[in-house]
Amino acid sequence: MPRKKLPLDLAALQEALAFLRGGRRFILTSHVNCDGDGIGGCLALQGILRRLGKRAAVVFADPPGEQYNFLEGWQSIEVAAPAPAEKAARLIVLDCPSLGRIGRVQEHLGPRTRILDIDHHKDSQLFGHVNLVTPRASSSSELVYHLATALGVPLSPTMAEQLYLGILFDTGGFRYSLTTPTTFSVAAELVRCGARLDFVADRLFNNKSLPALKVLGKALDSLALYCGGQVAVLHLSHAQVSAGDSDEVVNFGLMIQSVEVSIALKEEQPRKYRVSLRSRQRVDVSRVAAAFGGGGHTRASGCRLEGTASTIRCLPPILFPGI
Ligand SMILES: [Mn+2]
Repeated sequence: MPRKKLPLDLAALQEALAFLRGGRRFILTSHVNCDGDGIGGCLALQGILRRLGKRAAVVFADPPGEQYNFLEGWQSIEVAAPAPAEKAARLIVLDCPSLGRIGRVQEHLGPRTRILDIDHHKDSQLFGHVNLVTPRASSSSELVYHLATALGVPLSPTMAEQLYLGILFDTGGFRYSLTTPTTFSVAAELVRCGARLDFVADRLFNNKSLPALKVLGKALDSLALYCGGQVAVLHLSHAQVSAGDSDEVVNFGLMIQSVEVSIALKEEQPRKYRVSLRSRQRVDVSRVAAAFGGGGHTRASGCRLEGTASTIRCLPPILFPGI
């Protein structure tokens, strides 16, 4: 791929390469409740570092989702132990806008730990000693691809599939606006390297459990429109959230053509809501999330709110007055 098309600052890329070449042992991590981009990107980068003769462990704050267990390396992902005896010499944080979001993996940090931050969140706090961060990449996995290319490490079918999963996850199957021509070029190269596109798509998108589908049914039952049909709100009580996975229910609000913003209110603990926000085209939902201490992307973000179901449900018209 022509170098000029890289969505990256070349000085940052050189620093990242030096960081990777200069260490012998690495810990790789991502945000709590790690998603497909973080898991795929970390596993692929682990493979790349091992190709370079380095030691690399993937360590998360919590166990990785079962839905990703088809990825090679999934079983070897470690869950952070409390108070590890040895601090990390070099920590690579993928897909994580702030250091606090790595959760308990912070216990691996010591005074001499060097951090490489690889990310595409636009609200990234650039917390690394080296920051390979650009909002112009579809995914952190896409950035890992550019690193592999610059390092001259050929991608095995396994690594290609891990990266393809990350890209497919973050672009919603190449549908979201953060998908660029470069994303397609990278994906094409990953397929050429052996990523099974039909297999990965099937595992990623057709992997619901019966309880999760039932929870979706409850969420759809609750769906209501506000602001002249432009804001959809889905609401799940604590009991309903506890019954099955509800990560994707927010996307269903956008299936109604008039809807610009979809909000899922999920009562994770009694009166404590996890709020997921999605927008179609105009509204920057990351601003709304940030106003409530959350964050994310222009079209997909989240935050947490406390209150009763009735007060929380009053919020949409207040959150989006100008819509
Ligand atoms: Mn991502």
